[in-house]
Amino acid sequence: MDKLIITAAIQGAELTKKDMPHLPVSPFEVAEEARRACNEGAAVIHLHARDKNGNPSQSAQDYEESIEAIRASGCRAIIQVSTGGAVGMTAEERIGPLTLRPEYATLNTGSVNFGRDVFVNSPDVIEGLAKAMNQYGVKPEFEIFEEGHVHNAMALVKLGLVAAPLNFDFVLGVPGAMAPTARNLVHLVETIPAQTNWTVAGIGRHELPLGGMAVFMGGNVRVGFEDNIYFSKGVVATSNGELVARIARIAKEAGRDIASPEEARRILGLGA
Ligand code: KMH
Ligand code: ZN
Repeated sequence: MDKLIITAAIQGAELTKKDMPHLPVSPFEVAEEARRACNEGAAVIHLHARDKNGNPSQSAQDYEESIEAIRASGCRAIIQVSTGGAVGMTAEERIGPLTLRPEYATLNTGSVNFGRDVFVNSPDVIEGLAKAMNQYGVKPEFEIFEEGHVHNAMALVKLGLVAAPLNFDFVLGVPGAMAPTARNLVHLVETIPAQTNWTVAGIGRHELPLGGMAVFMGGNVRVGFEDNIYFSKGVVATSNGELVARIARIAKEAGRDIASPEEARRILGLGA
């Protein structure tokens, strides 16, 4: 098995400080959380940005401020910007952080009910984002909330818009989307081509069991406040680092080494 790549989704776009007092919002807070996650073994930081009022933002400037603060903190992890943004943002808005030419970005390959909202990713939006990633030299990670999203991702490969190595993130347990079951995870893994990198992001209390499964199955794991704020039932995590550290401990018991950012870059095909 390859070394385990841990992604820390430290903030997300939907949560507020009211929901989660430890949520990092300002660039300084984001950098501190990124540093804690890095110190515990995260090789990838999945990043959203906020504006000065703490609202979700896809502006290149807001991303740049957080990225500069993260680098100043000493965290050398791969920074994966979001092109999902927040529900309701336009496709043009969502392209914002790509103009910074980051090495890695999410690419959502289908629409999905998202709680009471609908996260819209029409074929035109998907292809537009894939083309923008080519234009700015950014490697995508496909965000998969439903099985059909895998087929949409493979259509982009067929069109020549995304090249191997392919990287998938299975997000399981969003209310309204694919259920967070072992059977669904195995099914999705069997649906993608062999020798393809995959990560699982389990939502809420499903983060830990699905992450544990991925460790033993040879996949990678995403944890963090964007997906789950609890360390255990009723106990809120005080830092993303706690969630990363637990996965790193499980990996150690499983005899699986943790990938450094440099090793993760090679596995994920970044900077190629
Ligand atoms: N905020 C969600 C609607 C991504 O980062 O690409 C979408 C999301 C996915 O978070
Ligand atoms: Zn996200």
